[in-house]
Amino acid sequence: MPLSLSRRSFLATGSAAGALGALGLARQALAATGSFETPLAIPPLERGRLEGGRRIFDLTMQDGTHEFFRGYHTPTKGINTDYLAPVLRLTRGEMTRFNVTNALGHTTTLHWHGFNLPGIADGGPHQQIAPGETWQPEFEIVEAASTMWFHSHQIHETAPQVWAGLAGMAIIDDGESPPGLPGEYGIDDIPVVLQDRRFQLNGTMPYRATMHDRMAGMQGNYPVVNGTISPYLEVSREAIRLRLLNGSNGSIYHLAFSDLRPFQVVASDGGLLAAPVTMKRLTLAPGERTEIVVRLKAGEPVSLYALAPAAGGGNRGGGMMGGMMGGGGMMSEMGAQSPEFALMELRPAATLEPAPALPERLADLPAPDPAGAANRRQFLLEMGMGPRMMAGGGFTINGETMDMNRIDHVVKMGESEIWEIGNPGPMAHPFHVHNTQFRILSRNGRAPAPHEAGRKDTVLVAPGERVEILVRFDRYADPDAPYMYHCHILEHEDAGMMGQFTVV
Ligand SMILES: [Cu+2]
Repeated sequence: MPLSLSRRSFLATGSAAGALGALGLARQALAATGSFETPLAIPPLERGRLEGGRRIFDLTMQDGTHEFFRGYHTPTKGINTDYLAPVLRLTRGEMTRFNVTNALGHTTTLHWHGFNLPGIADGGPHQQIAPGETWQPEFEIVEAASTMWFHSHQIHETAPQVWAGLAGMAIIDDGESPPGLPGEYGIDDIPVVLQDRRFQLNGTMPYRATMHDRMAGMQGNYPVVNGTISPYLEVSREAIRLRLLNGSNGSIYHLAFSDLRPFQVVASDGGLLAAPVTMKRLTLAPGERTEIVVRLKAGEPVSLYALAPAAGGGNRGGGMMGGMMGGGGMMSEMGAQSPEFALMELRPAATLEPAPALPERLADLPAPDPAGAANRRQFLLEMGMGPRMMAGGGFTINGETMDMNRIDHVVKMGESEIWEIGNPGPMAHPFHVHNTQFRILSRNGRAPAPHEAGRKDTVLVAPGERVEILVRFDRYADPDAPYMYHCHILEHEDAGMMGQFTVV
């Protein structure tokens, strides 16, 4: 049955458990509800085809139905499949073309999130694909080995389109993977698209955003991982690498294993860190990716949870949520920004193939050099309260909502800039910049945590925070086709928390 009473009642009280800030209690409640009945779907790899020196991918955005619950055929959308997409395997240095056909009944776009690419190939709001049309962006893959993704970016419609399933993961290879890093797709290198969806009793998941959803970000009553609900994964090796993508609309996941075992973070949005970082909890906001390596013991299952944020700080979400919880009323309702879920279970076999320890160094990652920055810009993220919010116009950057006819910034190619992002409001906002991998310089004047010190394209800005990033657009410039910067809570983006820049 889709909605067991026990789970529904737990989910209804989940935020109350979180409000207590009691990790132990939350873990018990989650342990009681995680049933892990479905094997994790591993999306097929799509490598495209070589044609005239180009790598070609044929992608069709289409309607479908997906069996999240046995016997219930949920209307969905997907790319070459019924929900989400195959994992696209891309190679640095290859000229790559995507033939993107819109077989949907409405206009859409397909944005290449995290990629440095020509403006006309970006797939943002200006590259709309009408029903029946095929859009053919082409660009050279210039990124380091990394986990990227792609998703609809239709103006004012991104949230419902991604909710329905129009998103997928891309893995870039650069031939420089260090020895000892798990890399066998589907065996010890696992794509993990984390989402949550709100299912009705009939198994449908219509996008019906209430005022609260538009403010807090749309959230679900079930975790969905690669399109499977609370799945398990059978593991045959001592160590596995999880490529975690937060593909949710509005949920910030505070990830931890059920026994709070340590794991090693090996990559951020734009590729490998300089060295592995050992952690027990990790915050992942919509749009962000991280890659972790976790070691397993033969025959001992362990689960990955999304937990309430740590009380009193410890991670960057903690202080923020603590403050909100104390606020009462609307503010504490927005604690729903960080849902609690038993996401998936890892089931190691009775005997495991041995895996080597990770290397001490993963990649050459020079320290960012802010001294050479040619310019400084400010981006103030605000949620207008009161009448403006009620009218749906309260989500602004520097006081303005998104206008496709207004270029907010013009940036010079090849120059480094410092962008300051300020968040005086009550909610955390993941700030995403197109066409670049940036580096975080500071959070409220302090250096970023080691797992955030690598390449990033999305940075979570907590209430009261001022984050500085070092941005640079190295390769592609386009004075006519603007790129976007925006909050990656899709409801906020759709409501106007987005702006445009060109690179000249
Ligand atoms: Cu936001």
